[in-house]
Amino acid sequence: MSDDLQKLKDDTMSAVAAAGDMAALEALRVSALGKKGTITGRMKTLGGLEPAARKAAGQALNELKGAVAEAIEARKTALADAELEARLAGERLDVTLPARPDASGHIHPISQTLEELIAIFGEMGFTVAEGPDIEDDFHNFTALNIPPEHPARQEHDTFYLPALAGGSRMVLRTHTSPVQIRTMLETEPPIRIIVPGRTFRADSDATHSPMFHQVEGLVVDETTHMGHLKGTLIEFCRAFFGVEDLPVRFRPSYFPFTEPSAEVDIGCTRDGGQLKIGHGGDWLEILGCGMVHPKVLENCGIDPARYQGFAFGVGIERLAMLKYGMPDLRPFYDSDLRWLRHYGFAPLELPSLVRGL
Ligand code: 2NL
Repeated sequence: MSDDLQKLKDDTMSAVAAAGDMAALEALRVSALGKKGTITGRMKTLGGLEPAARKAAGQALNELKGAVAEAIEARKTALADAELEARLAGERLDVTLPARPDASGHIHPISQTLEELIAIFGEMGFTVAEGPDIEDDFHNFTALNIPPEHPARQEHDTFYLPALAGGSRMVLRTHTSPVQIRTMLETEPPIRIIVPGRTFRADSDATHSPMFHQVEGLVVDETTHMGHLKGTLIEFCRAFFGVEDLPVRFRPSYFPFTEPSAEVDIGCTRDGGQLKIGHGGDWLEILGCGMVHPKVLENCGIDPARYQGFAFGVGIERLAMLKYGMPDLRPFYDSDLRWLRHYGFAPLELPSLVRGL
């Protein structure tokens, strides 16, 4: 290789090694190998040489061109690797660090209460089932022994969607019961589920929101009876409110989908206008329940001569308000940070029965 070719190689190679970023490297590639590049320029002079000299010089130039292209590629890879390393180092997270005490997010009381319910019923062997917010008339009403013209339909203050082509209208579910209907239609007993979710009724004041949350429960088996219903719900009330000897009473009631039906009251005091849960002679209604109506089982393809079930329903907002002393329902959905900071719960501290709720 001639001296000046060797010098061109040395200069180009050290420039490649010194290129600090992709842009510099690309500029260098263009200045050496591009149309008007130094090496390309040399190639163009080959035509003026004697054939023997042209062959030798051509070979040397080709080798140089190959070596420079290779060096540029290698440098490119090295630069990309270094760039990635720097980014990874910059974004490094130590996932073993404890949570920051100043973290500002809070768990919404609805989420917290729901997790508490799932912890309690989960321990008893219930699994969680969910379903759509928009339902048809059959799953929300008819299957539940609420036929058209039944007075309970008016009480539900139902939100109806625009009529479909056939004239039928879908509804925003007025309770989570349609999910239990779907479960019974789809699965063979034994069934043991809780169904949390959003529900909708056209009603709005200090104690009613057009959208609210419910948890319903359903157990169906061959030997299920009212004793199981009572034991389950007494246990639930005591675990949820954290009062071991909390008085619980079952008061006869009526729902179209259960027979017999009952409402559950827990003991409380209202001394000086202040509500306190526990012993005290006064009562507070917290949930509704009953033995699943034989017609409802039948509507879901379950033989009521063989199977019996119990069911219950409870409003999550109401439970949260009672347990955490919230006077008003409306702020639940206001997204007011001051309210959320006051009533919200620490993140990363999920309720468990082992630790206490
Ligand atoms: C209440 C009352 C209740 C049910 C819900 C139910 C569901 C099926 C069959 C039978 Cl699929 N019953 N659910 C039963 C009794 C009461 O809720 O006051 N909820 C807030």
